[in-house]
Amino acid sequence: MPEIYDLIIHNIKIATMANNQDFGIIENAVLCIKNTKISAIYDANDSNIKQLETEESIDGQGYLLTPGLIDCHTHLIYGGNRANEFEMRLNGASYQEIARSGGGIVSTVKATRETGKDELFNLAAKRLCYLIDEGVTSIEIKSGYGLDLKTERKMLEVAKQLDQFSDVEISKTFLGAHALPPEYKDKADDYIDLVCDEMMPQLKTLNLIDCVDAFCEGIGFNIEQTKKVFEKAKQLDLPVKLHAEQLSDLGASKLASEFNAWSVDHLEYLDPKDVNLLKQSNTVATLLPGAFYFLNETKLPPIEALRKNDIPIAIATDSNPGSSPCLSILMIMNMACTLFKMTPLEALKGVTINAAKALNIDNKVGTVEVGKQADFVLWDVESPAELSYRIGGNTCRVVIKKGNVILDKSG
Ligand code: DI6
Ligand code: FE
Repeated sequence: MPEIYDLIIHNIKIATMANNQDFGIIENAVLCIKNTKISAIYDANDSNIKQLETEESIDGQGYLLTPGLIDCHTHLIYGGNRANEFEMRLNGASYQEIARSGGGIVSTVKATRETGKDELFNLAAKRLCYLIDEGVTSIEIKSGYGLDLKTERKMLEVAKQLDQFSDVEISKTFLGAHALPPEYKDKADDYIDLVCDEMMPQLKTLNLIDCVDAFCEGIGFNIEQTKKVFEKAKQLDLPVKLHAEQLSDLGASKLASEFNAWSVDHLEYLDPKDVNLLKQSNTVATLLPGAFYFLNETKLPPIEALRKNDIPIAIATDSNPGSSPCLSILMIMNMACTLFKMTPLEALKGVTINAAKALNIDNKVGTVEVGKQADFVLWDVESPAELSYRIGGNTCRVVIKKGNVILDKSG
């Protein structure tokens, strides 16, 4: 009996992203899917393909097929918006000044505490649709706009619901140490105790945490406080990642690498001399060009040192109401190239295989290879470089998750 596939996609060019040097192009390919996974990849000229049997088949119309895109750093769940602070900044106030005067993250905390769970779910689901519309099939979402147990739990439960009821997979990150809530003013160490002694253990017991994050920064938490959070995570057997070196160099990446962080994120102020530390811990460097752009940052992350040290570079939207109100992963790919001088190959790796590494899901997704999950996007482009080249004009035509078509605009 020949194998009967669930789905065969023919008449496509594949960018497999399966090797380090190039896009891994397979011209004129036939892709066979069985039980949500990639079962075989054939050349269209292979005589064996005449015998292939399948439940369903898709004519790829010559489109480019890539792995499903992965947005590995977002704050997608929040109430309200901060257009007023955008205006304040354009009238001369800085991001840090606004944060220190009670606005910034804390103003979103107030709005998020006041927003009911269903409403938060609806808001985030709507945002998620924009990302899926550009081919995102896996996404990380952080808490961090609750800063009390009740609201952090509410956010992570919404993330869990999105994982259950949306078409994409969601990695849930606990970011209790995002900012100091107003009720803990001048008591940052006490707040960190709350994060470590109550929030983290309870949220872990509820199975709401995949990874633990913190904001190590002048307007966030210092190295000692971040270390406490990481030590607690380690004790609870939870992996960590870190917002590091976004606005200043505190040596946060060094700390993160000592705890084998999955990723360190932002990195504009990372000293090129410290980049090699990430190598030892297999830590991914996640760059967030949306925040760089939106905050008018001028200091570039140490791209050349990251390349020289062979550190995997991921890129992500950092979608959040304060520093990157961005719902376009394609725009982020374009910005990575124009602002950070990354190549289109690096940009596509940044939202596929390297983003998968940043979420520790690279054994399952991030490339088109036999055995991997059948998460793909079909693009109406001639070359993969076009994905980063365009500014607007979404070329995503079909999105497939675990072998099922979840979006079809090919007609
Ligand atoms: N860095 C960021 O870019 C976001 N959080 C963080 O720690 C911004 C959060 C915000 O301004 O609401
Ligand atoms: Fe962030």
